Amino acid sequence: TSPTGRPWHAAWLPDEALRPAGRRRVRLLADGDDPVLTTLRDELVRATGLHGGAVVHDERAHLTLALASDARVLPALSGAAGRALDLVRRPGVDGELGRQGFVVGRDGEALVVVAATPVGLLAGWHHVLRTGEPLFDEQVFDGVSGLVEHLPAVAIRKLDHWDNIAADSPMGPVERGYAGASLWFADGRLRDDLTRVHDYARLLAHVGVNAVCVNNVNVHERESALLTSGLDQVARLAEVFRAQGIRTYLAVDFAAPITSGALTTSDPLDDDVRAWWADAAAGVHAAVPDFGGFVVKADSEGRPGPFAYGRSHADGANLLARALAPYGGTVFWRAFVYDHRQDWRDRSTDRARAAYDHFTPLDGQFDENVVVQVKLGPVDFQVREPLSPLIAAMPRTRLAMELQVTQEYTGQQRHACYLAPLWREALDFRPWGPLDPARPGRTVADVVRGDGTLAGALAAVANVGDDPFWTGHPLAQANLYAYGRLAWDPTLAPSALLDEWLALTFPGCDERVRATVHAVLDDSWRVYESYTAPLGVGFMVKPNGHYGPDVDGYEYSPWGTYHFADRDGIGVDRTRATGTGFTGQYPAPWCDVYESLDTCPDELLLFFHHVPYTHVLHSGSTVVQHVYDTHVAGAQATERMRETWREVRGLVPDAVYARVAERLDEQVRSAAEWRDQVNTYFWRKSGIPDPAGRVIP
Ligand code: BDP
Repeated sequence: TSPTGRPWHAAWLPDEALRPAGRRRVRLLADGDDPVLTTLRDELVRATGLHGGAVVHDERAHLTLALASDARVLPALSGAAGRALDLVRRPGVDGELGRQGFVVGRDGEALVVVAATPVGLLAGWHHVLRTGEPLFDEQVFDGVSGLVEHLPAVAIRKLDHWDNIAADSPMGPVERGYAGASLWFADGRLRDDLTRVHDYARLLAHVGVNAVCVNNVNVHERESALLTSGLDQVARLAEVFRAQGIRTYLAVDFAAPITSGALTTSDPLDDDVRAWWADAAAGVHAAVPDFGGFVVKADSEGRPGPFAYGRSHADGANLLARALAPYGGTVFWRAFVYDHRQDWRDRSTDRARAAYDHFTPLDGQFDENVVVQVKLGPVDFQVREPLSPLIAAMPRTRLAMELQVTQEYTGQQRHACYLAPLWREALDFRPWGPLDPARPGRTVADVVRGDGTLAGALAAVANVGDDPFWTGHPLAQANLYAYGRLAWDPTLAPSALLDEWLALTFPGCDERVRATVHAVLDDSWRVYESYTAPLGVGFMVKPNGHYGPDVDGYEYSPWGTYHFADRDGIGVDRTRATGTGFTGQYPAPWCDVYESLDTCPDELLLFFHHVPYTHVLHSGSTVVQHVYDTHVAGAQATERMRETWREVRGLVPDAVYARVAERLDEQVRSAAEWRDQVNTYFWRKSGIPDPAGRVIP
């Protein structure tokens, strides 16, 4: 059961996970009625109540949590704590990060956590819970100062929830949601009982998420009304998140002055439109004093935007930014702007090019409180894409990278697919190569961290719903966990994150559980890649639902996601020499690496090149043979995953065991379907048989 005793399964942090801290004497040096402090106080009372410890008010504490500003802190804590205060008060960029972070040290035998703000202190408490017994028992502090400082790498760590309000919304209660209905909307409005939202917010606080957007980026009339007549609902929701140090954001409709107001235009340069947004921002601020800001999808897939008025996306974003500025709000303006009704007669309409083409001319024109939110890949959350070149092309703009935790294109939480390795690869990527002297070693993680006024963010589409296991597939919780942790520290290893998640989700579990979950998940992203669309070509999914294979599903539609297979070859020519010129959007060395068949990595070959089926890969195999081999091997790997899972029967809760087992059955079925359709397709197109004779007729 959950901490509130409700009938859903615990994710991470079940009661048992509170034992190491809960069995000790803990002390809080922080007064006041700040909502986050209240949460922290409740946490301490709860943990000690469950496990026989006590909340104390003197120096007999084993664990002291101290707010730097508390008058009792300096006299009460000697040496190390004083130095901790200096650390948390450091000025500069680290100001904001420092406000969210904390310092752990020792005061004699006791553990001390010091932070500049309640939010930092709550993060410190969660660190203690996560690290557990070893933190109390071992000398894990560096010799010099005896202190360990923990600061988030990125100031805003956001989750976007594509939740709809309308009960009959055509995309269901959660667009691209695979875990049941919305956690907070039901029957066309906010739920009365927000207990589960409270539990969810606590899970997010634990992993360090500090921003949530609560409604779908495709904002329809009902959702748009949240900003006007629905503010009481937003306020109730924001109160729950606020108590965990999380700010609430709303996705807004660019045409809201028309659809929710009485205007006939939403032209960003129109005075009435400006006044409308200023009023809207004032209204939401009055209802939600710490309101985070807006998330906007404009001029994309049929959504309204500034193009209708001949204005730029900087005009559009700045309109909203100026309305929010007096209240400290931020606009997340999505760069996912492309023509979804293209015909490819003109190759410059290549969907992969669109974000860069639209946004790079605007670099430097966005206000300080605008963050341009760029999807990881240039097309759309596929299992394998190159990094979006836009991320390297906006040096004077605050940037966020957007990931998809919800598994729209990676098995829809019916397939086990652990995405942390994919995200780590993107965060570690060096857009200017390893050797650029002007930006030595600069990675994507550095870009989104930003600096000073250009501080960036990470964003991701959430994967939760009212399913008893939170994420449909219980193992998909690991993706949510890993996203938050990577946003806090992008250098964490995927495998270590899995260990953290396991230890917190199944405390004290048998070593076989750990080994099994690793065996199922560690390589699961690459396994998924191996039996679906090959070599970076993407899509090949059933239209609309995007689950299961349909090789030509989008091939003759206007969405811009093609593979161009014919009898001679396959792949999208995106070279400068003969193709769409997309490779030219990358800085050196990547523009040349991707342009040349000699250097283009195999896994991205068909994203950048159209090649004959007999083209020989760096691996030594031909394209068509690679397809046959990987699809057979991938489907086999899913069978092994299913076998492996059987080993934990009786070692994890029965309901968890059964749900995962059922999903693995479906994954095995679906992977075989992918294998058969893709391999048959390639065989028929190419006329080249599999020498092993494995391709079905
Ligand atoms: C696509 C999804 C669609 C979203 C869109 C987006 O299929 O439901 O609205 O991304 O990110 O991949 O806006």
